[in-house]
Amino acid sequence: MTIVFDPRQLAHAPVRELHNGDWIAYNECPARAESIVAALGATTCARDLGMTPLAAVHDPDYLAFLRVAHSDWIAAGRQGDAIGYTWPVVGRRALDLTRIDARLGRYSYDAGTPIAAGTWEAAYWSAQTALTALDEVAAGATRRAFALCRPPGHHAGRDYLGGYCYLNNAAIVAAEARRRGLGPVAILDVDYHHGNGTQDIFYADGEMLFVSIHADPVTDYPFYWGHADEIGAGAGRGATLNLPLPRGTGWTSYEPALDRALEAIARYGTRLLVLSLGADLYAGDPISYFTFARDDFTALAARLAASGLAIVTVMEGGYATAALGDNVAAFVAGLHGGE
Ligand code: OKP
Ligand code: ZN
Repeated sequence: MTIVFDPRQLAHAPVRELHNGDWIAYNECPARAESIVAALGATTCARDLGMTPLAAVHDPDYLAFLRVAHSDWIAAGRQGDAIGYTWPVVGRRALDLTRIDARLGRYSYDAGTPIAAGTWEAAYWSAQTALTALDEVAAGATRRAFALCRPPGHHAGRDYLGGYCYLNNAAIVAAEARRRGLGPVAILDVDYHHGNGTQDIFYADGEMLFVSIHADPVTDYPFYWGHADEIGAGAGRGATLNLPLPRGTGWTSYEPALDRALEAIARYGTRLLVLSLGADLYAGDPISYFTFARDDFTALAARLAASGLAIVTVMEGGYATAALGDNVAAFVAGLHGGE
């Protein structure tokens, strides 16, 4: 088991977020990564595998925007974190506007994902952390690699940020794994929140299975994606599987959904699994409502390990910072047990 972490990810530190009509301290904070590092111990640093795998998933205009958004914000006379406040709703014509506020709206879908001075650097190294974990598995050094990514990625689409996410680490790894001939590749997303960005990126793609178990979007963010009737489109029809569960779900009622997910993954002929792991399944999570105990993360990982698949795990959410490291360590212990 290889664990990859890069300290350049700590450069991303937005100050606050809009939460239920109020400003609160930013949940997706550097201390999250520090909590996990402290619990896991020694890690491997990321290697720089360059922009090409990022550009295989994200739109070039979006990547260019992300690089300069914060400096454009400062150049416009603003201070602190760049945050959008107006969005081009469906049906508006596509205008190629230059004003930072217009571009923030064009390349995002929520107001909960500020761009700080260190955002590009951290997001870049978060993606490289995920790619390095894949590289270790591809080289045959290990069958199970864990990428301690931050910021997370699964809400980011081809040309949009949102939900604390900027670059879609799981999608970048999955596309790169397929390019290297390691397929069939499947993505399983077990974060509490639906991975709308990952789903969108591969929605019409029949050669990438996307399976997600998450809180029902009728009650939970991101609301507009993750309903059970979303199954893919065109050539991708049938290659998306959504398994929404009610608030209050614990391991006992989660496990049957996981069995369904793993059946679909086996039926697909999957050779490599990319796992989007959210530790926000935890009962103590401040913005989520499942009821996992620490040991349930071990049970979850053991069930995944029993599949026998090569697995690249990419860290997504989890906001109970003090318990986060122990929960992730419990997961890693279960994954290791099956290696
Ligand atoms: C990211 B991940 C505003 C409420 C919306 C967005 C939640 C993003 C979760 N503060 N917050 O999937 O864990
Ligand atoms: Zn989440």
